[in-house]
Amino acid sequence: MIKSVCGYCGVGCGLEFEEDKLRGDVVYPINEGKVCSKGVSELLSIQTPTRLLRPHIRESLHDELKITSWDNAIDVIAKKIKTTNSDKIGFYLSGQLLTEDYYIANKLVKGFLGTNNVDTNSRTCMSSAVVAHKKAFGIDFVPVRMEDIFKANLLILAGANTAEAHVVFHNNIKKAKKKGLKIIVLDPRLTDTAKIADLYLPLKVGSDIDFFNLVSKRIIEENLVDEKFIEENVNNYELLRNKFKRVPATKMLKRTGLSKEQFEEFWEIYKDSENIISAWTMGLNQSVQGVDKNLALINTHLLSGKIYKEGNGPFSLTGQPNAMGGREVGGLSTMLAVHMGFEKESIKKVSQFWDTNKIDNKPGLTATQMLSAKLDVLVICHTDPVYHLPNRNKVERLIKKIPTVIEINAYDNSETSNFAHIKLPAAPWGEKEGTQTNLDRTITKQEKLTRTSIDCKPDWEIFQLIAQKLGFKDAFNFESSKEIFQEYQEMTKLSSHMDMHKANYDDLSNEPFVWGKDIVSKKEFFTKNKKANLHFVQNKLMSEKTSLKYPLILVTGRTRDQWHSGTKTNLPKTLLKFKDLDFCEINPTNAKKLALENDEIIKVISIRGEIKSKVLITENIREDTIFIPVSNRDVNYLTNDLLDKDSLQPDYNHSAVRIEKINS
Ligand SMILES: Nc1nc2c(c(=O)[nH]1)N[C@H]1C(S)=C(S)[C@@H](COP(=O)(O)OP(=O)(O)OC[C@H]3O[C@@H](n4cnc5c(=O)[nH]c(N)nc54)[C@H](O)[C@@H]3O)O[C@H]1N2
Ligand SMILES: Nc1nc2c(c(=O)[nH]1)N[C@H]1C(S)=C(S)[C@@H](COP(=O)(O)OP(=O)(O)OC[C@H]3O[C@@H](n4cnc5c(=O)[nH]c(N)nc54)[C@H](O)[C@@H]3O)O[C@H]1N2
Ligand code: SF4
Ligand SMILES: [Mo]
Repeated sequence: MIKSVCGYCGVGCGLEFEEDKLRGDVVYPINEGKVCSKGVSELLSIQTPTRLLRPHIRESLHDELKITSWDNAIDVIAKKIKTTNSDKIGFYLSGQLLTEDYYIANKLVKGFLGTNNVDTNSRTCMSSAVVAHKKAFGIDFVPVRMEDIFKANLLILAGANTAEAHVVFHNNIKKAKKKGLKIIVLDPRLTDTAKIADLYLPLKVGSDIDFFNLVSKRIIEENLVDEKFIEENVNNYELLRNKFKRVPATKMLKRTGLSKEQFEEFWEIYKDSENIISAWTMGLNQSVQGVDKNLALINTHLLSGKIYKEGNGPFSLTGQPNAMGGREVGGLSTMLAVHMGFEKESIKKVSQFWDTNKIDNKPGLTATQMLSAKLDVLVICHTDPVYHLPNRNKVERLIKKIPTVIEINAYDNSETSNFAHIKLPAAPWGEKEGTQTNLDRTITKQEKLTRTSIDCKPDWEIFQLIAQKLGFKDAFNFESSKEIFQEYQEMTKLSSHMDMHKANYDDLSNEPFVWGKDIVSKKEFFTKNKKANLHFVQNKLMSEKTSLKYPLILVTGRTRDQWHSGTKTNLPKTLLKFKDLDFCEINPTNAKKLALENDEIIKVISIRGEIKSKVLITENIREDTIFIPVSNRDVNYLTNDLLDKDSLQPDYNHSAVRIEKINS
């Protein structure tokens, strides 16, 4: 029997593999034998006919892609990189890569190519949380563990649909509810998560700052402030208190769209709850004020001292299986490596560690900037930016202009592949091994369960081949992912708060390692004066405005059995899908106005583009809002490309649209 871990979502469920069968790991701390439909079907996704199995190449996008050898493909790539100014090279990676993959890519690009143009799709996902954590705590750190919900009295889920996006964690929430946990859900849609809540608050899209500011104001007014904790551990309290005196509660409440009664009902539960966890995901992060939304929520915990105590804390739920690992390695262009930035001292340390003098001292391009920066070479690995970046018509226009687009993918049906000049076949989950960090700092190991398909290679090996061809043979002579992990572990010693170096690679599949436990027990913050920062933030209403022509707000998100673009999950016959993959949730009032019927195909139109979708009339959505899942691959033709100014995360959940009948 081989123990491994699911490669889909941030929960990171343990799996057992025996005689070709996959099941949940019963002794695993997180899932205790339970898995969702995605986890259990991991093996099926390896066997699909849509795998990419050979390297492909073409001169121009007008030509057909032709099979080529690895030698030739790597040769062409190395030549392109060698002859291109490093500022004109970009690497766009993914929160689904293994830690070893990130490590090699980051070392190659930041350490040896001399550009910090390495970013990951976490930019579109967790970057608002990363920035907010740093602003509030001094480092990007998640202070809560999943098991904490069993010690909490109240769990607030803000813009998080755990029933579909973190399924096994959701099962734990239901278990905790049976033991007395109260649940409050803030979401413009009555999701399956909201259906198990003790209180559901259908707030207006984009109004979470107002909501959490109301909570902070009340905490201060009703003396629920933990003064001792603040005195010892928190900056800016007086400032915040004075600011809140001046902002009128009525205005904030109005903007949330909630009634006074609804808020008071919330407050009754809140004020009497000793232990509170507030968890959030894309409903807060994916916003033009994503960082501020995070900070507004974090403020409530700092004020009441409900952090670094069992069953308490602000809990950012990471989406992808190893987005955390990427953040730890330094996969974002706005950080260097192992939580270090671009100050002189950090660059010196990292340069010494990698034995290089090439590190650039300015942050690199982020996801969307890579497209507008007129790059000459763009390497895209384990992600599908043409599918997932906002304002797709613009994305397509920009990517077409990049002379060399290299796609490393395990499947051949991504949207990006239509724009690739070179495609390299990666070995997917099950055909390779390596480590990942889940949403609560647990480091686990994926195991190789079947042989690697003949011409496919683990992602780290592909980056290493490129590095070696470029002449960096000494720095890139790893024989295994274990060797890479060990070098990474050594590197984490450069950041004193990182203790991954205590983990043992060979033990990880049996015994996952949780990093950062000391930070929690010592209640440490990492700002200059070692205290956490409160931040006064306000809803500036910066998202796209609706109008007579585009009167509805489009929200996008997950469905339980589909993984994003569906290259792995959209398999005929294999998954029992509980929901159609294409639907547009519309409130009955809007449906009536337009005389729409269920299952009717409609056009959804924004100022940027239009797509088709299928009507699903439901009371479960606010009248001013519609919802289309990201399993509709075209959804980003509609979305606006406004970005949060600090995190540069897109505002996916707030695009102005209208609906038209096809025959009108
Ligand atoms: N089945 C499945 N699971 C997944 C994934 C997948 O593709 N499929 N992807 C993974 C990834 S990468 C991620 S990032 C996570 C995402 O996990 P979640 O963020 O939990 O999932 P979403 O459906 O994107 O969005 C969550 C909710 O935010 C609500 N929302 C939108 N706007 C607002 C707002 O302004 N305020 C509030 N309070 N709520 C709002 C939406 O209605 C939606 O119900 O899921 C992970 N898990
Ligand atoms: N409108 C809208 N847009 C969104 C979001 C939203 O909520 N709304 N969410 C955003 C978020 S949070 C995220 S995380 C992104 C997700 O967006 P993407 O990352 O583009 O989504 P995936 O479909 O998961 O893409 C993963 C790719 O990796 C490939 N792959 C699978 N296994 C391997 C492997 O082992 N190696 C390699 N090299 N490739 C492999 C898959 O075939 C697939 O093409 O979308 C973002 N875009
Ligand atoms: S909950 Fe997440 S980690 Fe667990 S089996 Fe489902 S997709 Fe995999
Ligand atoms: Mo994500």
